[in-house]
Amino acid sequence: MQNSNWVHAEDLRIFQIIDANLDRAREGLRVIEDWSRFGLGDEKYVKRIKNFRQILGKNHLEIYKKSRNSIDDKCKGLTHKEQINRKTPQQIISSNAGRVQEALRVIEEFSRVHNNNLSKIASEIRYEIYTLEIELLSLSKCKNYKKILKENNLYVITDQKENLLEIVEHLLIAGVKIIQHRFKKGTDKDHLKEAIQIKNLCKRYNSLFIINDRVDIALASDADGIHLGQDDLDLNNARKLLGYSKIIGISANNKIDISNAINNGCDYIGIGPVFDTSTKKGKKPLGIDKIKTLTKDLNIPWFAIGGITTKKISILKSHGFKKVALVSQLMNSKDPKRDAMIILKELVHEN
Ligand code: TZP
Ligand code: MG
Repeated sequence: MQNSNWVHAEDLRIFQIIDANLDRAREGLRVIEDWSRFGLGDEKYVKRIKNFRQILGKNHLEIYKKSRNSIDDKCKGLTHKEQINRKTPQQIISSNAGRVQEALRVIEEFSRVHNNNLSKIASEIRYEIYTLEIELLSLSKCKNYKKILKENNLYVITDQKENLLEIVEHLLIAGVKIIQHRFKKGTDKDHLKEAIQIKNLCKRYNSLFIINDRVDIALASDADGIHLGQDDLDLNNARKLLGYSKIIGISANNKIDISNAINNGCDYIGIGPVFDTSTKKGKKPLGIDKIKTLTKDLNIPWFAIGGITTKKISILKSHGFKKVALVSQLMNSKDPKRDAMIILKELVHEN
C-alpha cells in the first residue's frame, strides 16, 4: 500500500470506486445474510456470510472512506426498473448475490496494483458467492416445498387411467396441494410425457409435484421431489443426484427404516399400509396401533397410507393421525373433485 498522505487525483478516483464497491458488496451480503437468518433460519449460512462481511469491513481502509464525496458522483440515486420488479425472496437473493459478485469483481480489478491483498480477497469471496447463491436458492425453493408438506394433510397418488389428466385437474381444483405421479407399466417415454403433463397442471395450481420411484424421471420432468421405497435408489445417492432443491420422501414401515430415513435427511415419510389394500396386494397391514407407536416421536411430516377411504378418515383422526395419502379412493371416484373436497374438509386442523 502506498503512502496514504499523498494521493493523486487518479488514485482518488480509484479509491472512490473501491469505497463504493466495498459498500455495495457489504450491503448485498447483509441482504442475503438476513434472508439466511430470518427466512431460512440457517445458522451455517449466516456465519459464512457474516465472515465475508467482516473480512471486507476490515479491508475497508480509511483512505478509501476518505475519498468519498471528494469527486462529484453525477450518477447518484440512479435506479433501474428491474430493482422495482424484485418481489420474491429468490429474486432478491439472486439480484443481491449478483450485486456482491459485480462489486467484488470491480474491487478485484481496481485494487490489483495498489492493494494486491484486497484484490485476492475479493476474488476468493466472489467465487464463494457463486456457489453460495445456488445453495441459498435451492434451500429457499425447498423451504417452500416443505411448507406445503407441513401445511397440507392430503397427499394424492395417481394410478394409470385413461382420463388421468382430467382426474388430476379436478383434484387440483378441489384444493389438493400434493400430487405424486405413480406410473408402474409402460415405456420411459410415456412415463416422462405423462409426468410433464401432470407437472404442468400442478404448477398451474401451485401444487407440489412428486415422482414415484424414478430419480431420472424426476430430473427430466423437473419435478419438485421424489418418493422412494426401500427397494428403490437409496436416499444418499438420490440426494447426490437431486441436490437440496428437491423434496425426498421415503416409504418406511419399521423402526430401523424410519430412523435411517430421518438420519439421512428425508423430508417426509409415508407409512403403511394401515389397512388392507388392493393397490399393494399381499402387503400385510400394519394397523393403527403399530403406526401410532412408530410415529410417536416423529418430527417431520408423515402420511398414513394404504386402504384409506373417506369413511376411515374419522377413525384415523380420532387416533391422532393428521395426514393421509390415498390412491384408489380418489383415482376410482365417480366425482374426484367432490370426494377430494369432502376429504380435505375432514382433514382440516391445526398442523
Ligand atoms: N404404499 C403403501 S400402501 C400403498 C402404497 C403406495 C397403496 C395405497 O393405495 P390405496 O389405494 O390408497 O390403498
Ligand atoms: Mg417405489
